[in-house]
Amino acid sequence: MGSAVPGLFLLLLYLASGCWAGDCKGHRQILRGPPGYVTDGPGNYSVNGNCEWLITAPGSNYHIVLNFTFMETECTYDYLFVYDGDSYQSPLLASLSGRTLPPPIEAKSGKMLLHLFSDANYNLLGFNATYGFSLCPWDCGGHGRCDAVSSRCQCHQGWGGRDCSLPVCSTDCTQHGHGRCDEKREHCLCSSGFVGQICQLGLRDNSGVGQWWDVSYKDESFSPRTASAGVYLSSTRTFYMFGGKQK
Ligand SMILES: [Ca+2]
Repeated sequence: MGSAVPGLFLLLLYLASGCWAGDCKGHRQILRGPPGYVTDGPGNYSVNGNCEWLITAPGSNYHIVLNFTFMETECTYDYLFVYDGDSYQSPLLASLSGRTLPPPIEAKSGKMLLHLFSDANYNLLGFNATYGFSLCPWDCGGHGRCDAVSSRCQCHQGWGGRDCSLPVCSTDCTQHGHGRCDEKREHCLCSSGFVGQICQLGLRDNSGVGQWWDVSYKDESFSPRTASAGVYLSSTRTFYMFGGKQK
């Protein structure tokens, strides 16, 4: 009797969300509003899997933001690909693998396609994520109000950027003591030996291992498959990166 109560609770939770994706069975599942929950299902995903979930917002002018609560795939063998659109020809937003919890991911087309690929052996628990719709980028990052008429964010004091995700430059760049603010260009100028959006990454230590970091919000030379893991070789002055996502 005791074990039946949690099971009932989970069932009710899934039904209440209205958008639980259910088991991964090798075909596309379409998730429409209201905002909800997407997962490959309880237990391990299957081997040789090709499972798809298409999240569809009320219109093409909506942004979809995906927030992960769990991630576990066989690193470098099993992947969750995320596209901004409804096909593999749509822009690739992220190629995710391993156990590191991904940062939020946004699609701007009103549709977001998730594709879970697994190879012939060794399967793990998969992924859980929530999603939401907004007329503004990143739903204004929790630091602003979305003006539905203009689809623009009105940021709270101390926050900037089109999605209100950037702390005011003057305080942000200096918080680690490794940079200063270029107020005219609104970005950080890092001291020697440090990189990153807010100069938080040291080139001579290992402090950032196992976490996601923003290398740059504005540099479009970084492709969607970069930045999930990287190493800097001072001997060749080269930064190698594997996997990753697009801002
Ligand atoms: Ca595998």
